[in-house]
Amino acid sequence: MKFRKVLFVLVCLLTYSLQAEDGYRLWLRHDLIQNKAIRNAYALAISKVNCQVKDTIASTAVKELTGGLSKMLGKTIGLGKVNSIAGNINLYLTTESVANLLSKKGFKPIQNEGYVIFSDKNQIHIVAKDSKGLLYGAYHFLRIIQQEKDIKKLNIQENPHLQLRMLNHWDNLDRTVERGYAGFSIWNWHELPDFLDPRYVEYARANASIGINATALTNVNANQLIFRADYIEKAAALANILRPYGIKVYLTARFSSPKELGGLPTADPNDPAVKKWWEEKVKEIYKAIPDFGGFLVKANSEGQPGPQEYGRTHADGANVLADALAPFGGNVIWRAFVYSNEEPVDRAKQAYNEFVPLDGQFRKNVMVQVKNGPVDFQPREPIHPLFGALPKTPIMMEFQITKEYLGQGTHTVGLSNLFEEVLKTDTYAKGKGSLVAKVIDGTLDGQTLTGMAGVSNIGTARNWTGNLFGQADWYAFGKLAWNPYANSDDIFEEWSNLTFGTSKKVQSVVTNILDKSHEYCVQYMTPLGLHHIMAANHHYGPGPWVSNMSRADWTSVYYHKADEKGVGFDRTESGTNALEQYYPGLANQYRNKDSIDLKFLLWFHHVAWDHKLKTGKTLWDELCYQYQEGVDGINKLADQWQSLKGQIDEERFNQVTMHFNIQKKEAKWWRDSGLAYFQTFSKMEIPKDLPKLDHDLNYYKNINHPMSPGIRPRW
Ligand code: BDP
Repeated sequence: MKFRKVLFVLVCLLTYSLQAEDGYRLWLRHDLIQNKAIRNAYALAISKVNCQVKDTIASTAVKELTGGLSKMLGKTIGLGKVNSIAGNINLYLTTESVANLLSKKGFKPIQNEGYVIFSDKNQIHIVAKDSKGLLYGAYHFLRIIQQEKDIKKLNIQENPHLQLRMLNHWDNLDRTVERGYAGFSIWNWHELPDFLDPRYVEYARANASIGINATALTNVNANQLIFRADYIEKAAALANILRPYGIKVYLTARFSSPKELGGLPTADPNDPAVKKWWEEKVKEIYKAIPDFGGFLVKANSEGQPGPQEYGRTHADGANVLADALAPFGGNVIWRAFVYSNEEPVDRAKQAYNEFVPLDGQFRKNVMVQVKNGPVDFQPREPIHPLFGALPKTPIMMEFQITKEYLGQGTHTVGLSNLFEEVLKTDTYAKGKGSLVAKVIDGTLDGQTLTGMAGVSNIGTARNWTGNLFGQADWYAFGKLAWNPYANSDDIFEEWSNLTFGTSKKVQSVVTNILDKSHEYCVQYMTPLGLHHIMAANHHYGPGPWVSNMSRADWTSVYYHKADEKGVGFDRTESGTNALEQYYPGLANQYRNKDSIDLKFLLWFHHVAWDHKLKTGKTLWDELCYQYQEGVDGINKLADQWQSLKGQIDEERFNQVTMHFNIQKKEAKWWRDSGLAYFQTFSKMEIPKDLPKLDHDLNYYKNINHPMSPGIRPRW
């Protein structure tokens, strides 16, 4: 009888724990360690947390450590006394003598927000220069335990390479999310500041655990309402929740706010009344949010107001805000994603043309935020030519974590390789070795303001990101913002361990999916350097035929330039010469259509359908095979996922399976519609060993998804 009762309780517990595995806990699962030997060894080695620093952020570190360790070790880890006995985890700040000791142990000086973790005489030490460093060290230690790693000889040092590690939420005040595929905005503006969703704390934990220290709460297509007193109060309520986790709040500033909210006749940055308005507004914000980070601004782009309306430059616009923020230590992050009123011959050249002449004209507290590529977050782009081209201006990287152009919420596509490819590209700005990572970490040009922003993929979805693997992109972003030289493989392994446990079999499948999926996605969507050939407006699915929009540089035909001779955008000297915006070392790699890496071929060259490529195939055949490889690749990954059945909880297993089912169909949809369309120009047959197209071009053209999520409101 007794045995049956115990069994019943066990079954209930097991069922409950499987049901509870819905992705909500992200990588912070902190489950009881199942391996008894390992758990006991940890339990012997760890008994108390002893923290000498008493402030809110250090208290968070202690709370996280005691909470997380108690759950994982199955015993209460309480607070210890200073310098007490074996089993302590000691958290403290460096002093001169500590620094000397650390240097004898071979550690480099600890930087702001950095930390050292070492084990010594049955104790563990987490040492930092500030309490944020202690917090990050605490999360690092929890990750070690969660991954069941050895703690006997800990010898870890981490200093962040970038100061600002920031999420950009494209969240509107009505809770819709522009290019958001994970439900509505987590910010419930209507009920703030009184109703404080517990999810805000979980959000803060998740971000702090991967080193993110700033967040812009609102859409870059900004609403001036955010500057109204009641909305400032709402933002302040969020700032209060995020502060103990070391996260600063930024807001997006609509450039015309002085007119729309302030009732002024103009928003001209040189107008004294406008300056005054910004000064007063900034004062009001700092009163409510004393550690406010500053403004993120999209101006003169896609209909957004900006200084050019008054004949002023981006520098004039940024500086008026920067002057208002400077006395409080705030920054302006001014985006380089600009659109002129006139349609350019080559959209890819625009930001460079507008910003290079302004180098040196921005105030010290302005950063220019540059998207990774010159067009717009395509599945693959060469790097933005502005990296390395503004030596006197701090440049912040902007990646898109939400997958507007990479299958949105339904495709499982790991983004870390994309990020890494960009960061490790050599700009040649100061000779060989001038990596993009060195531009943004300030080492190339001696910049002291540094940062990376990621357009958030978070929403009200129970698992935060809708597609479960989207969590890995959020995670990877945090890791690469901390260390832009990090390797994706390490990030994949860590995320897999933390998210699905330490089984090697699970790890090998999950990391393989994260590693391969990006390349496959590029192949089935935009092989060989094709870009911007998605459906109009919502950007969901293929639309290489899109030709009729209010601006030519929003259409697909503008970018692929397919004709009966060939396909691709000639950006060499014989075309728009966008090549000249790159330093010669890089431009030379792109110049020749016979030696260029095939992944950028059609980005830079218009190539004849029957041109023989270095693979030995004609362009047309190569295109067909590339498309097919992408489709086959995704099918392979989906099969590998199936091999995990029974090895991870059913709920998350099924979530991912269902998304793979959509992706398999859609990969084929991308391939078939692309080939059906391009075939009307090439007039060539699809190689016999490849599957035929299921339908004719008209069929694909008639597929439409007017209600697909993430579409932006009219602007
Ligand atoms: C494009 C998006 C659009 C954004 C814009 C931006 O389609 O929704 O507003 O970028 O970055 O990728 O401002």
